[in-house]
Amino acid sequence: MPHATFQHKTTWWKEGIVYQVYPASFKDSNGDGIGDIPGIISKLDYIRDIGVDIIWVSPHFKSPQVDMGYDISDFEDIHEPYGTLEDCERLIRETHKRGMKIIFDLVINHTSDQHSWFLESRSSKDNPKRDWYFWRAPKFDEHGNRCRPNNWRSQFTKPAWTWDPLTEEYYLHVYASGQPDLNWENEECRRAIYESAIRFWLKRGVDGFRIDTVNKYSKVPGLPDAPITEPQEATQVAVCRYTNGPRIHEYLKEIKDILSGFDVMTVGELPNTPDSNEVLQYISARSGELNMVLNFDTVNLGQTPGNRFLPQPFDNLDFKNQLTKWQTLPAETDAWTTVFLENHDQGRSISRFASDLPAYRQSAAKMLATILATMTGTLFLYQGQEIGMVNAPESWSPDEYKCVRSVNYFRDICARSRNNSGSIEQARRNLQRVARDHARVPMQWDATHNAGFCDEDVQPWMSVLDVHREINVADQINTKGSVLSYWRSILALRKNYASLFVYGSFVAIEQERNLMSFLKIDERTGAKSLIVANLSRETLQFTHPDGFASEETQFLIGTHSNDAEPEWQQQVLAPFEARVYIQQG
Ligand code: TEU
Ligand code: CA
Repeated sequence: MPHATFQHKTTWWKEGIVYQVYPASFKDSNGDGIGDIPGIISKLDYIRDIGVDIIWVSPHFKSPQVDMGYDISDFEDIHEPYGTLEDCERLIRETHKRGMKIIFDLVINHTSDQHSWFLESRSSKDNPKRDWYFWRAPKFDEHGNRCRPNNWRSQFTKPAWTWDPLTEEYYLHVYASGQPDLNWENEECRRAIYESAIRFWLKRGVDGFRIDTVNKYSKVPGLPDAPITEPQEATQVAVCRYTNGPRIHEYLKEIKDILSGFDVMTVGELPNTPDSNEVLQYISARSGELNMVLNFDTVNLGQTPGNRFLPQPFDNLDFKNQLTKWQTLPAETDAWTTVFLENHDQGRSISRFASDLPAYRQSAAKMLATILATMTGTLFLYQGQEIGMVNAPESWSPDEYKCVRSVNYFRDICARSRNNSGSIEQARRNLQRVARDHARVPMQWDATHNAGFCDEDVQPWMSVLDVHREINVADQINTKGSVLSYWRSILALRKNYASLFVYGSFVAIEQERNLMSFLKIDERTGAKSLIVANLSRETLQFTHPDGFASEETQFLIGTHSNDAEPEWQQQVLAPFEARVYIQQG
């Protein structure tokens, strides 16, 4: 059996459980239908009681909300509906008071087009901040028609360049036109980012950052055209032109230098980087750029690269392979890894990777919890995951979807198909599978009209799911056997056995497609754990691996048995059943 070679030092950000809060949809405290910072503060005890150690707050900074706050117009101020700077400082204090840490979202690939830097930059070609963004003169075709500087497509369907009539040039935006890309080649610009977005918050006691789209700050010099992969299209997927560019590690080392001296954590969001050598450059402890990254291998399943709404078939073998892809990294290298299935950019894990049918969704939620809570690395939960929230239903109409990515996609399909009803129906189904909106609906606190998210006579900014009557915190919080109780129990076990579950080495056991099974080994004590999980709706046989059939094997926790019922010894798993066995060293 392969054994770990690298011994990781224990640290709070390795064993801490991270809980992501999406401010707009967590809790409204003042009756405007929008979640806010006082709302978050009112739920801090709830969060702590799940077993959470670190709260990650999605952007709450001043923003016109073109992309839900990932378009920041002032790094040093708060989005007004969310509260004030004082509220934010109170959030930091109240989190710390409860023994938890708090990290913020660091969105520095771009700003809002309403940021004062951009307003200055666009004001004239000789403005001192002109070079802080990417401005380019138009090209002209043989008929003298104005053309964009290159063929890049943005992440949100449209071209990556927007024409600005004021100075008659185009500016670059990898995301929405309201999110112009900052030019990191400009040193003054970089220094301003560090001061305003990073130091400002370090001084206020934040415990680290989730760094947004951490590999896009360095573009291929000269901004050359992207390879033509869709000849019939005017723009092309250009990820290779703006991802993992030549100076990215130089920039991240500058950030690392700013953070040194603070006991803070960094987790980078690392899209479009499946190659482990490339990943290691970001997270090797020796290079020290980032503590860890969020890889996209699992959450991209079912989506086409460059066009997430185009379905791709996948099965449970793919799911197992992708989910465990980075599990052996901590044993084999000096780098640390992460475990997650949800965030604000993804549909709900139960709906995508298991089953949200009423008969299965509870078991499915607990089964996924069992896998996640026993895996190696820092564990990230997304609000609502702990109660088993599911995707919006098929009956949802396209205008329920508010996210810029969804809206642009749907409009594009309507325009291209000239409102063909078949195409529209297909687009609607694609939205129901993978739109980011599924994670952004209001948190389901109770069974009342607005799910306890906001007052009953208020219109919430996004529709509350009807299923909140069956899936909500109030019903689960004191209920034995609920999804929430299960999460609390298994997170407590994860902490109790941290050297096994958080730090232990991971060994996959080959089994049939629908059975996920792995060992965790505590290299210090020799303790071992066996995890088995049925990823399907069928009943499954499994065999205990060698050494796990003996008397010394204890049943630790399982989705279907409350205590050591005799069935646990049977080597049969009900649909979406999962169990954890342990052998003390
Ligand atoms: O997302 C980065 C990003 O590029 C993702 O959209 C990714 O391409 C996609 O999920 C792959 O499936 C971050 C934020 O998380 C997102 O909410 C923002 O819209 C985006 O950056 C721009 O700031
Ligand atoms: Ca509010």
